[in-house]
Amino acid sequence: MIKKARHANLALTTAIALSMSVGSVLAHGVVDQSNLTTGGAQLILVHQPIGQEFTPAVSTLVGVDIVFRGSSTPGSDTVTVNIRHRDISSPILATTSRFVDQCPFVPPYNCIEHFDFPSPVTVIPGDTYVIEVQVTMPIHAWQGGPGDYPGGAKIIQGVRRPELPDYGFQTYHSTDNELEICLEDLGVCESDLAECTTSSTVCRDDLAQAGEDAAVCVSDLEEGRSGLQEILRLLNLPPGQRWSNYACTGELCEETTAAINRLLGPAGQGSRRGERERGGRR
Ligand SMILES: [Ca+2]
Repeated sequence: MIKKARHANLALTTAIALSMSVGSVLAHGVVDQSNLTTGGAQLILVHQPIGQEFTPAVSTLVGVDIVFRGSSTPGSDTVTVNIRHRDISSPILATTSRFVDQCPFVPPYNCIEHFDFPSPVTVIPGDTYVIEVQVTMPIHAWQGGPGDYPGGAKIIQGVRRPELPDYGFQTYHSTDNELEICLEDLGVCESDLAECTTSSTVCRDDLAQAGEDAAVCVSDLEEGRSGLQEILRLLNLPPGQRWSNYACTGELCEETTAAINRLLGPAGQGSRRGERERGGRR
């Protein structure tokens, strides 16, 4: 889980330029919530408003998969996917549409179709959101096989049906935004360290929190959300360079420094260290 450092009582300058967009890690993002099903289905057209609730674990949503059931009705139709907060009648937060061909009426009788949203949607982890699917013809059926997705219920004709198996779906989040948050944490942490004096208790608390957040953040990256190259680029560190400008004291900060240096890999020649320190932070 990504944590974002909050330091309202400190005047901060972010040491690292963070406004650039970070390169895409995966074309479709990374799966957050998943309920892939193989059982029965409901024809979407006759069950609208039809939807599936989900509970994101992370703060971004960039796309969804919808699992359609094999249909004996040939053709294709425009499928619209809307995201709403808490209730299927609430305002649309994001929408996307595209043609989807009939899911073939042959084994395994299901098709996973991906829908990307035009831009990342910011969501609140732990809150309930609704994926609504709209069609215009009786071609597509939404797979709602056996099994319970614990983070929400299906919605049929506008009514929550928690007693029924959930519809098949997956949600995707962006590692890009999370990486930016992570880098921001690291930058805030370093700014705090630069600006604080040891006489301030508030400051020391903030430093501890910032160090903890940054450690969590680095640990997330180590778990596979690759952002190492971006970190190296933003820190202007070549591979093999140490994190040498981290004027940090205390156990948490030491852990964070160690975590960053683990990310940076084995120590290199360090030829740019002096140059970097003379130049100061950007
Ligand atoms: Ca459920």
